[in-house]
Amino acid sequence: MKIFENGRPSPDHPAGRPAGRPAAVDLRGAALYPGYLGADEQGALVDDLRGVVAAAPLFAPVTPWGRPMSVRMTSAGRYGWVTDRRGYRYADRHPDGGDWPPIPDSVLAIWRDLVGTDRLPDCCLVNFYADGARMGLHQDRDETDFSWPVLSVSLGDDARFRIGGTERGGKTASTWLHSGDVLILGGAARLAYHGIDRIAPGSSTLLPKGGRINLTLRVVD
Ligand code: MD3
Ligand code: FE
Repeated sequence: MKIFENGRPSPDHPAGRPAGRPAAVDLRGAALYPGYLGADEQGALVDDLRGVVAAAPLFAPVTPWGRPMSVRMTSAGRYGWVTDRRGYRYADRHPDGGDWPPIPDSVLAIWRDLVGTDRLPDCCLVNFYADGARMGLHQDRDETDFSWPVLSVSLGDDARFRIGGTERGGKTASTWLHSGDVLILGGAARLAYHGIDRIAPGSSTLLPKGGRINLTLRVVD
């Protein structure tokens, strides 16, 4: 079943009617659920993510062109997304050689609510933004089947998110993502260019040392 019809989540799809949650706002075909997670839910997610990071430490990725990224990352699930001098790819092990930990059920619950239970994500990419970190405009196209959406969860400091169309150099729109917001990138937005221009240091108290965590849930193969 299609999530998006006419740029809006379909009422026939779970994303169109999350129980007891805010309705979606259309952001260039992406569905934004502002304040989807309450404070207690955000805290419980952070606790679970501490376990993920203990098992699979955040690492500093390097682009295939040898440029260090300012975002640190790790993953949970059957695959993790990695980049180094050899290229971008999904890998079945952490760069240190260990297994990726399972995706916490608190994270999977969001996917079940908004995407459904027909298929669960293979990868939960965990991005950590310290003050000054950013992510340049890019497409997410290392997955096999673009008919599955990507689901993103924002935790901690606010981030200026930018989304364009499917061609580089087109018009873009920007919005602030706040802690507890959830975004679903499906339909035409699945291949949209997007990035994070900057974070707003000190705008959230969720993470004791500040910064921002973004989770992206992906079906890989
Ligand atoms: C639009 N992460 O990990 S999440 C990424 O906040 C990534 O860390 C950003 O872009 C972050 O690849 C943005 C929102 C997002 C995620 C996936 C998308 C937007 C997207 C896929 C297609 C289009
Ligand atoms: Fe992305």
